[in-house]
Amino acid sequence: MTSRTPATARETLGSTFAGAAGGGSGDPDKARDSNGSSGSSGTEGPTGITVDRHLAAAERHASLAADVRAGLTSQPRELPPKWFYDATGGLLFDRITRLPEYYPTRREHAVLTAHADEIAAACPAATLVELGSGTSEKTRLLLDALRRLGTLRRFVPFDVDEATLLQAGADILRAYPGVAVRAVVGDFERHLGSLPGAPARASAASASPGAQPAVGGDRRLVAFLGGTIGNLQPAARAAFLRAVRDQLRDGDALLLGADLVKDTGRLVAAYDDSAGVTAAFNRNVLSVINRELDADFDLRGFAHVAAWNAEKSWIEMRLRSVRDQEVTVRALDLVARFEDGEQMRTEISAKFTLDGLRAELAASGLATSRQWTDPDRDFSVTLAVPD
Ligand code: SAH
Ligand code: AVI
Repeated sequence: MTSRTPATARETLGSTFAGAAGGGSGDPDKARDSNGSSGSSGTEGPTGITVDRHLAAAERHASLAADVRAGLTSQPRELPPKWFYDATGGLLFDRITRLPEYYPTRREHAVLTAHADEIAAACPAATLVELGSGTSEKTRLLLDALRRLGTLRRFVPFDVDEATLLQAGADILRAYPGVAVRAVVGDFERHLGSLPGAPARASAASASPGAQPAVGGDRRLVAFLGGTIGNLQPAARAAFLRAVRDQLRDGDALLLGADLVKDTGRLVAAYDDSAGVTAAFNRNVLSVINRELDADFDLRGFAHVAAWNAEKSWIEMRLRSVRDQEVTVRALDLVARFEDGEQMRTEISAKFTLDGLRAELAASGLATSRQWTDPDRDFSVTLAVPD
């Protein structure tokens, strides 16, 4: 179920929003709403941000409950990484991005700094959509480039973590007067079909992808940065890329940030930092379950593990039970018994090769038009278009 609520100053972020400039004037969906033909618009609040919620509290709860029940009753146990990201998880991830060991953010920043203007020229978009947007910090490099080009009208950050999303949306609105910000609270594995500005064919079963070219004020650049693609299992990755491709019209493009295979020591250190921030981030999923599903995980009872899986080409984060223990999840009426040493996987973070990325994109109907890396070839950014 989708619920849409205005992001009002007091309702969502209190004084943080105060003084934010209104910026909704250029929103293409708004124009369509006024003649009643879109029907997909959210409600505009006094700040100018529009918020589309596909994960209202009840649906978020049901989705978390289903994932935790499945994850705790399977062997080996496993939890999906999207549940790291409540307000605390968002802050912890932000701290991770500044750690000396965690190179991906800095490397991707370097690629975007060097090539944002080329990216904008290759896809002079009116709308920049960002999936898994987080704080949207690096995204400003793309917004700046599109603004320099004079095409930028709207920014659509899309994230499961509402707190970080709305804060980032408000910050962008303030920094880019005249640019409409339309935030989407949703799961990019489930709610891509209702992106603002989605082609009408996206909701029509019979429609064929890529039928209508996106030109001028309609063109969209969909960014998926940070290497978050690597947090999806291969089958989920393929389904996700196919779903993105189905949203793109001729003229639109996907910009994909992906981490590259490298020395194992550096990879493991990036996920097991000396300050223990990644360990706290890993354990945060237990806090989320405690709070939202009335569970009693003892966070001191689980140790952080980061290991390289060479066969799968991914880092695995796990939580290892440090003793025999029993955990009750009251909202699920579930008791999970953990043995001393038992490990529960909480995240994979796949590392790619440039060729492998192009092949995965091609298998999902996306042709690579450009590919960049930082000078050390640590991290990649790929621009792909529907083929
Ligand atoms: N793109 C940012 C943030 C990366 S952290 C960067 O490059 O730094 C991953 C982000 O994806 C988080 O903000 C998290 O809340 C979001 N996320 C993870 N799984 C998601 C899902 N299934 N649907 C929507 N957002 C998701
Ligand atoms: C969001 N994602 C790309 C991060 C990663 O590197 O896989 C999440 C993360 N997990 C531990 N540290 C960072």
